[in-house]
Formats: sequence, C-alpha cells, structure tokens
Amino acid sequence: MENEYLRGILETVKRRNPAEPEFIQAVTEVLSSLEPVIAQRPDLMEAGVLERMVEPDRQIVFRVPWVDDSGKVQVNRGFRVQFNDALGPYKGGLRFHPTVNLGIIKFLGFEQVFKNSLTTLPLGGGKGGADFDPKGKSEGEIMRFCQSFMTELYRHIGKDVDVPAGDTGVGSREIGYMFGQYKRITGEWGGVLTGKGIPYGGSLVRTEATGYGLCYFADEMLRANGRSFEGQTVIISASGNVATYACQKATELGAKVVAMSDSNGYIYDPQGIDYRDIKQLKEVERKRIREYLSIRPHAEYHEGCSGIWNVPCDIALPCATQNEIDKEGAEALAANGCYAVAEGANMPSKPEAIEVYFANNMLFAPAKAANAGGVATSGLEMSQNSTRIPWTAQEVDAKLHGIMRSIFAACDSAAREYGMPGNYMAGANIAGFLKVAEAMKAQGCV
Ligand code: NDP
Ligand code: 2IT
Repeated sequence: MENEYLRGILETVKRRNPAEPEFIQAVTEVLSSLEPVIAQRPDLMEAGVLERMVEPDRQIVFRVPWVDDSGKVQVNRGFRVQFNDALGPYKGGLRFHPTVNLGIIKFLGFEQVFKNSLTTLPLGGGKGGADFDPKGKSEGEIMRFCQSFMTELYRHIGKDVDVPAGDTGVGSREIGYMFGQYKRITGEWGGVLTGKGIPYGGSLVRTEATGYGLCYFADEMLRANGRSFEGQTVIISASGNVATYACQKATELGAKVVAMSDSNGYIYDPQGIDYRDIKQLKEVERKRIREYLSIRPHAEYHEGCSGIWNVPCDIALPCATQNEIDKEGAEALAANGCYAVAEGANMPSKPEAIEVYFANNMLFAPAKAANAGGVATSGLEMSQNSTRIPWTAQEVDAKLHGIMRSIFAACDSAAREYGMPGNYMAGANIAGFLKVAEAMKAQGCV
C-alpha cells in the first residue's frame, strides 16, 4: 500500500487488534482497493470517514449459560458487533461454530457493512454468534442454547435497531427458537430477525437466496466476459445452505456440479450432483456428505475437504468458510483450467489465492458482492414484515435477480471508473465504500 494516509490507518488497526488476523486481512483488502479513491476525494479524508469505519460502533461480548441433557451447566461466549449504522439498522447474521471469536465476528461485520451498501437497500452492518458447536447436540440442547443466547441479545437488538439472521450453524430452526424467546421476553411480534419460517413472517426464497444470488451474480460476470454456465463443469465446496442452493441454480443455468464437500471430505460424482440429494442428506437428515455414496454408489468420497480444489472444473464456487482456498488450492484450480471463481462463503480466498486468480486472468467474483443475495432478501423480508404484505416467490426471486444484476453493474462500473476494468474485487470495495462514506460525511462526526 503506497498511500501514507491509508498505511497509517492500517497500522492503527493492527496495533489495536493484534490478535485478530482475519479482521486485519479484511481491512487490508478494502484499504488497498481505496488508494485511487482517496487520491480523488480529499473531502472524505478530511471527514475522517475511514478512521471511523474501521472501528465498530460497539462490540458486545456476553456469557451464554445453558444446561445440557445430562444436567451439567455449559458456558459459551456470545458476540454481537454492531459495526456501522450509517445506511440503516445494523444487519447481519449469527454464526454458531466452535471457531468463533471476536476477530472472526469483526471481520464478518466489517465486510457486511460494504456488502449491505451494495444491496441498494437501507441496511447498516453487523454480525454476531457464539463459539457453540451445534454438531451432535440434541433438539432440546439447541433450543435451550438459542433461548439463553437471546436472553442476553434481546436488549441490544430491535426491528429498527439491529436485525440478526442466520449464518454458519444458524438456520431456520435456530432462528425460530430465538424469535420465540425474543417474543416471550419483549411481548413484541415484529421483524426483529430474518430467515424466519414462512408461517410466521419469513420471506419466500430467503432460504435459497444466497446460493441463487451467487449464481445470478456469477452469470452476469460470465456473460459480461462472453461466457455462461451452459455446459460448464462446476465444483462447490461445502454442502450447507449456500452450497445447496448454488448447486440447484448452477444446474438450472445449464452447468454440471461434479463435486461438493463438508469439513471432513468431498464427493466426486461425474454424472452431476442433484441438489435434492444434498438437501435431503444435509438439511433434513443432518448427516455427513460421505453418506451420499449410499444413494449414489457410483460416486467417489475422498477424506479431507481441501482436496476438492484438485477436481478439474471450469468454475469454482467456494461456499464453506474463510480462507478455505490457499495458494496451492488456487494454483491447482488454475492448472486444471478453472477460469472463474465466485465466492459464496465470506472471505474464502486467502490473499495469495486471489493473487493467483489475477495472475492467471481468471474471473473473480468477490464475496461481499457475490453472496449479497442472502442479506438482500433479508432486507426484502424486513419490507414485507413492515408492510405486513407478503410477496410471492416469483416476486421475491425477481427482485433478488434485479438486485444481483445491479450489484454486478455497480462493481463493473466502479472498477472501470477507477482504472481497473474487470477487477470486481476493487469495484465492490469502492462502490460499497462510497455510499457508506457519503452517508457518514453527511451525518457529521458521530
Ligand atoms: P451452513 O451452516 O449451512 O453450512 C456450512 C457448510 O460449510 C457445511 O457444509 C460445513 O461443513 C462447511 N464448513 C463450515 N466450516 C468449515 C470449515 N472450517 N472447513 C470446512 N468446511 C466447513 O452455513 P452457510 O451455508 O449458511 O454458510 C456458509 C458460508 O457462507 C459462510 O462463510 C457464511 O458466512 C457465508 N454466507 C452465508 C449466508 C447465508 O445466508 N446463510 C449469506 C452470505 C454468506 P460441516 O457440516 O462439516 O461443518
Ligand atoms: O453473511 C451474510 O451476508 C449473512 N450471513 C446473511 C445476513 C443476513 O442478515 O441475512
């Protein structure tokens, strides 16, 4: 980074957050993209916009006590980081995973600010979660954990204050338990969480939205570069919410998905994976991906999830977790002819992997643009909750599609305007930043 002002901001972030490598990684990427913007916009520098943007509005850390099935008290740590509310109420998911810590939640919250800005909807950015591992827990344990988590969280959120949703380990089951507890404590039935079940205020297509949106964005990028999903071979890491519906939409758009994974290993099915098998296995039965072979015995299972990047493909859709593609993974993709990577997970590519994509002229759709369809549809759920008029699946899907198109257009044109045509990562960071920056400048030093 050449710009002295940006370097100074990064140094402060590093000094203040020494134990948070993922947060520093996310900030470094955004600041690096902003060099040409800062050169042209001294007014934003004078308003101290960036100094304020890299420091969350507030970081809430709390104890989550609960009683397991054997009667033993368990304690987890809960988080909600309210990062920036310049554009609207804080908005972002809750992650339940044993690897969760403050630095992880801060990187996710920071990214969410720019992502939500790109959605075109009035949404601020935040993120939360807990270091709770839902794997192997009973229904009763999951419910008691969610209720305890909400017993603290409720005082910090509200439908016009902060609206959480799902993320890794948090789906409609967990949202249901948390919504019930919020309602019981506050007596208020409102749109305080998104990703709710359809019978009680949820939006049609929210479950599918991140995976669909990822493919809509990737499709725009491919078409802008003279390509399409038609006839292409695709690999998708993970088999969770985002991965499952990315598999469905990529297939509908004419591709063949030949590999998917979980944290233990990956499956390879040269005949093409039907998303309904994955949905049944993972969403309904909550089993491991290796069980796929019991329904499709011709497929292969390989232990170790990172081996998936060695499977030859045209397009790769990483949909598991942060930093899941390292330099070697990216090199394997490039060597096998992969020409496009679109990120469904948040920050799945290490910086060295991104360098490999650019060095090989691969098309790269960065997470904060490509996976924004989930939160965008959460925004649509908030609209439906406010007006109390639900939309049909077709209406929501059409709005989602339109939003993903406009996000691609914004990334594409910002990249061109600042002299980096085709660099959608820089385009996403710049377009996302400018809207938040204008709002912060207009609202004064708060
Ligand atoms: P789910 O909990 O539904 O699924 C997570 C999937 O990723 C599982 O297949 C899981 O495997 C795998 N996974 C998780 N952690 C790891 C790891 N450390 N190594 C390898 N595999 C791992 O989560 P989602 O699909 O909702 O989220 C996936 C990603 O997409 C996350 O980065 C999330 O932040 C991002 N995202 C989610 C959105 C949403 O609306 N849900 C919106 C935008 C982004 P296993 O079962 O073995 O743990
Ligand atoms: O990372 C994300 O954008 C999400 N987990 C979705 C957040 C939301 O509020 O729907």
